[in-house]
Amino acid sequence: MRDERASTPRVRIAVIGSSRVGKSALIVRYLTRRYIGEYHSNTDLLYRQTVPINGTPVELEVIDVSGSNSDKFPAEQIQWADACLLVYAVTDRSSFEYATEILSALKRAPRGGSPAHGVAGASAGMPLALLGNKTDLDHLRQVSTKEGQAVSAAHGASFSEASVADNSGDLYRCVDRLLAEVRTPQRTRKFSVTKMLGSLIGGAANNSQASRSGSVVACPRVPAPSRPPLAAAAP
Ligand SMILES: Nc1nc2c(ncn2[C@@H]2O[C@H](COP(=O)(O)OP(=O)(O)OP(=O)(O)O)[C@@H](O)[C@H]2O)c(=O)[nH]1
Ligand SMILES: [Mg+2]
Repeated sequence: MRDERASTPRVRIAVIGSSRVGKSALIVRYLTRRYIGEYHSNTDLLYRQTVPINGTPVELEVIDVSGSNSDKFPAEQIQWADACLLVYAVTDRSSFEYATEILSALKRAPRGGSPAHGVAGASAGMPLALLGNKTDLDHLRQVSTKEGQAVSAAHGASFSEASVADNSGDLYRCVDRLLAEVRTPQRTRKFSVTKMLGSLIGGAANNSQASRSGSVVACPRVPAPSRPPLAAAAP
């Protein structure tokens, strides 16, 4: 019998940004179409879900890199990923500066080399997207659209602004475009553990309108010696 799991391509996305910019809200919104207002986690979380990309089912893995550790460069997560989504809040200039800093480090990373912060060249040619969130709070805006456009253009990243709270279509287009840019998806296992997502977000997923199933697991940032980084993502 044909193993469908083995033939499902896989795409891995790292979502990176300062604390409170809306990364978790964005991922949950993208995957479930629901908005989770408060979503506390001090550790990275890994989401898995099968989604259609250009009509083909793809096993999407998204790591939600906890912003509470943003003093540490997320080198392991970037090495793990096929593409990165850098998120900042348009209401928070320091979050824009952090996203810019990450983009600059990625740009410096030579292919196969060992650049600053130890990205180890994994990011060379990697699809990148910069997203300014919280446009619904325009009266509190600290970062202009032009600034976001300029930084993304300078670093070879696509650029979008969106409001996860308002469910703006731009957030879906931003993620869809990034997924489509990933050229070399690999095979992975397929999971269907909707209840794990449901328990994490207070059961909201259980009665959601989302038709797509998925799972979420915590990723310890400091693995035990016998357990490699992001072991939770391994098949
Ligand atoms: N007004 C507004 N608030 C938002 C938006 N997106 C997220 N938030 C709120 O911003 C706060 C932080 O959102 P999170 O998704 O927890 O942010 P995070 O980036 O995951 O934060 P860490 O997990 O600490 O790294 C929450 O109170 C959200 O409800 C948005 O588009 N507009
Ligand atoms: Mg979060």
